Amino acid sequence: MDTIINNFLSEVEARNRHQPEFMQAVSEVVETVIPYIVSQKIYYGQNILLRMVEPERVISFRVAWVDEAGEIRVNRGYRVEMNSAIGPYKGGLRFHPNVNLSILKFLAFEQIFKNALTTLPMGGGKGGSDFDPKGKSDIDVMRFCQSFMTELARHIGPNRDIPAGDIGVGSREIGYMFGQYKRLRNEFTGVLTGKGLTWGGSLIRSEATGYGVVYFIENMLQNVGQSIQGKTVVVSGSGNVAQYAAEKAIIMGAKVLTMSDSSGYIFDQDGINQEKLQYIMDLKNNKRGRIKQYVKQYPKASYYDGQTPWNVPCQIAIPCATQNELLENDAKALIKNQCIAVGEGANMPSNHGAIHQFLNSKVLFAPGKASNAGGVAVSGLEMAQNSLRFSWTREQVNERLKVIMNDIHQSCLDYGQGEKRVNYVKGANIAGFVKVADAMLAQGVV
Ligand code: NDP
Ligand code: 2IT
Repeated sequence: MDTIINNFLSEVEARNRHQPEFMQAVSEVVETVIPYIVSQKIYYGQNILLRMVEPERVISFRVAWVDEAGEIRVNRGYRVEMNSAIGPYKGGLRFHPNVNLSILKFLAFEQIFKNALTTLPMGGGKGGSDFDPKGKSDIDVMRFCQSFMTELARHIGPNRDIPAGDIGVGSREIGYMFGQYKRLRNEFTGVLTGKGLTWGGSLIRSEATGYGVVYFIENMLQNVGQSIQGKTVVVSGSGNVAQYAAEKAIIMGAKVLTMSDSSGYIFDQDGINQEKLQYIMDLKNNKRGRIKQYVKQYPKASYYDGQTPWNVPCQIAIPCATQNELLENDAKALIKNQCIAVGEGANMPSNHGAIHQFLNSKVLFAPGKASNAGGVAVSGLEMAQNSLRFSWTREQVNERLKVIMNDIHQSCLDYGQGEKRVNYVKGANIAGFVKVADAMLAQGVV
């Protein structure tokens, strides 16, 4: 089996040299999916995985724009349309200086499986730019977004490819891009998700990823007769996903000890309660400040510059910042400190070594493609509401989100039974694969 896996990875590597994040995401999937394919007559010999790792289309383009000071700026824009077997391409846009093809291909590849798990008809895609919104004025962000959308608009559409937010792309950026798309096309359609509530957005979309992670963690815990209530939680990040993961954990009776940004983390041993979280939300979403300012407001808390929070003893860890933010030694520290569950809010936050530490321990480990699927799931519900020209209530969307996270958990149980216990990595990969592979087989070699 190892030879088949290694041969496959060598072939993919030969075609994707210098794309470490993409290769990391692929190898994580093939480790569990190739043994399954070999055991299943209908999939074996069809080169389905080899087709899945090759994007259907990659678009790369120049984004030239003039900043407020009158200087001409140039960025690079991308859209990776990875797989449309079960629906139009769907996935976020990331604006971050480290964005490159390797990162967007890893994200688009994972999105195929994640979207399949949601039970909704969405294919996989991802895009973005090396533009850094941090520290930019609203005017500069608007000018960049308009230029970016001027090119992207010709490639997307409500039945073709529906982008959304990701790192560096929140409600402000979605608004500017939607406005430009509408102007270019003279059409008001649900071409982006994460829209404002008065112009086609869905209730609960902002909350969905973070809430969904906590629902998923609760599902894993209940499956072994436990609950998140009363547990200590370490969260990384302080953006969209981190904020609402922390909020739901607090609402469900957990004690949230940390949050972070790319500069460092804050530790509050009394717990970040609702009021303190509101302070963080205002600091990050409106004032666009840094997490270290928290300790000025709440002097009993401490700030650790340049560090990640994984050494803080906790029962539950929720990484919600970025890829490869939780390394093998971090996993060892969490295990040593008796952590019982890890739910990935970010995409691929745990590296290969960390995942294997978790899988070889008693920790319940939820990979992002299962546990953070709530965001894109509610994006799917936003698309449905746009098509219906109707909007559902907060309660309706939240209930639907809970059902979807439950179903994803069940799919992981169905496909992830191990010798001793459930392997959620295996479960998520195989369940996602089966749905997409069946559609690909039915549609012929395309
Ligand atoms: P935001 O931009 O709202 O927040 C990102 C957070 O992560 C910030 O606190 C940021 O700190 C931190 N961060 C970003 N890059 C790095 C880095 N290189 N090192 C350390 N910290 C970093 O993004 P989201 O909350 O939307 O996304 C967070 C993660 O969740 C990403 O992996 C994303 O792909 C994933 N995700 C998002 C979904 C969504 O619906 N938004 C859905 C599913 C997954 P700083 O401000 O200092 O950069
Ligand atoms: O990684 C993700 O799932 C997202 N950034 C959300 C994608 C979406 O289309 O809502």
